[in-house]
Amino acid sequence: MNPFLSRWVEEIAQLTCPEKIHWCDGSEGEKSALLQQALASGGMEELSQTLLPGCYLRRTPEHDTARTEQLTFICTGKKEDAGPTNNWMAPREAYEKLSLIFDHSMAERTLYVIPFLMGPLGSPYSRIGVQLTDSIYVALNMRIMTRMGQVALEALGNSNNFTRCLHGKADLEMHHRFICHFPEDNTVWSVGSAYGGNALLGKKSLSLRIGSWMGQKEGWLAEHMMIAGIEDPEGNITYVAGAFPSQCGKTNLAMLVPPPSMKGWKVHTIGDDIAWLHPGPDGRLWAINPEAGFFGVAPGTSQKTNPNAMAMIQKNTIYTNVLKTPEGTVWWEGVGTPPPEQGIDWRGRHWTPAQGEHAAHPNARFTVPAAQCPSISKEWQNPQGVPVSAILFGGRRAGLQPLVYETSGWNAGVYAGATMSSETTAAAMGQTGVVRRDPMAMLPFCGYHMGQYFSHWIRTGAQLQNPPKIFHVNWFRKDSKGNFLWPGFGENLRVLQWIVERARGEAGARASVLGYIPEHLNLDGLRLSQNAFGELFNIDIQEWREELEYRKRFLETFGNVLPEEIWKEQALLQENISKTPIGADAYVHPAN
Ligand code: OXD
Ligand code: MN
Repeated sequence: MNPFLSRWVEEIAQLTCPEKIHWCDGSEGEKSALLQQALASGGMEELSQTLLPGCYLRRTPEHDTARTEQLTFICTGKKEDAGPTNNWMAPREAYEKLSLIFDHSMAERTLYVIPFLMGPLGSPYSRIGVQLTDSIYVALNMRIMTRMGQVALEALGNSNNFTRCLHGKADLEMHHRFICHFPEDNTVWSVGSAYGGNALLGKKSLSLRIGSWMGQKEGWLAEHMMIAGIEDPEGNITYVAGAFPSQCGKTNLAMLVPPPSMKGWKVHTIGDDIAWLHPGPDGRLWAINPEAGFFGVAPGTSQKTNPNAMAMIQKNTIYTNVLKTPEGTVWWEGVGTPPPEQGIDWRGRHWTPAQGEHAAHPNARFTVPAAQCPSISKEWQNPQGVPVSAILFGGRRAGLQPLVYETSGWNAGVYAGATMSSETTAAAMGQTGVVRRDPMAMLPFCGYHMGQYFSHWIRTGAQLQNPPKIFHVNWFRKDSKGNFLWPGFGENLRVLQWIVERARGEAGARASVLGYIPEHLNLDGLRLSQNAFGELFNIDIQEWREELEYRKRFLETFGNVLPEEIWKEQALLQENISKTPIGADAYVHPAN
């Protein structure tokens, strides 16, 4: 028995006073036993085992359906280390405050000890965590999302090098909810929520917040990115990684099915949410997906938007906050089939379409093993990862940003990522549809000062002899009537084709004020009006002048921690924009 681990478990048991302690081994027998208990307690419901074998449903309290960023803290000794974009609490205050909530909170409950591995077994890039939780639902989800149990315990051996992740439901009330990260102690304490992003501590907490801190110290990057291999008809595979805020289509992009006109193209999924990126000895950037499952958004997932996801969630899936039909199957808005005549909605109430209310919560989820994805790559568990040739940054913007542009180099790409913005979605509690700056889609997930994070990006690029090219994409541009201009989903492969060809130095481009725009885009078999195409690539100079002002104010919030290189890129763009008259063709000017 690892003495560091047993001592810590003992310490936490003294605080939380569980009735029992269960050490998870990750076996099939254990899974069945946990499921039986969850069903018996009413915490989970069985779905039709003939139509959806191995699938279960969980309904959560109404106020526990999304991440609560306002209750998420970085607890570093010095406040400056958390930076202006994070909530900060002094470590001592946080431990004291949360100890009061944890105190005796597990009486009459079982404490599950979950050793877990983030990353492929045997990878030098993998990290180990141990989560203590009193939620069976969380334990069952961790079982899908990580490599959990004996395998992780063996990988840990007698080492003290693991992230201590304490999670407790307490009373699941907001006023008892805190998600606190102590990067200096390699520790996370989360209490009062059982929602994935708040409670599956291998995901956002370890893989991103603690991971980004570790990455800065150790020379790698922990990113909110999907990873996929794009295979062309000749069989060449080019790997891309893409950062998009929550609910902006990372899962769909990672599992994309090529449109019929793009015969011979294939997409191989490595990951849909998190990438750990390491400079390799060959001067390239190598990516692993630390997770072992997908925690995807159900609403909007359909045969049209993501057929691979639809195929993978027919078995061994935990559904959260979707509608249950009388047949024991599931339904959600945007699933592409007509609503059932009746069902039990996400709140557990009888539902009919006539009521006009959401059947599923807009942030309803499925948790499913990655291995079940039909497009999963042969390389997804490669301990070395895959070499990344292109990085995509993108947000959900109705205007401003063109469909795609290539930045003029690594630092210009870091600047494009640092100034990213997106309309907010239901993945976090709060108002949706409001534009906010979300650098590299990491605003809620960066575990330290974002100014230093940008410097770390700049430094990482400088050390790569063969860095990925960096692109900005926007699948969400709308016309003046509010209709999407680009069909998105599988058709995004047309843009990816240009991106991978650029990454290989093959496709043509023309310079614009922002960077390089495609000279030619494969639109075969796609009905897109000339007008729509023009609008998709329109760079509105007046809008960009205003945007530059917003960016300036945003970048100023990082004070003198913001690297000079970012200001330099802002100045270059400013110069390009200011010498372009309003209404002029923004393409004629050479990029930086
Ligand atoms: C997620 C998120 O669940 O980003 O991946 O919120
Ligand atoms: Mn995410």
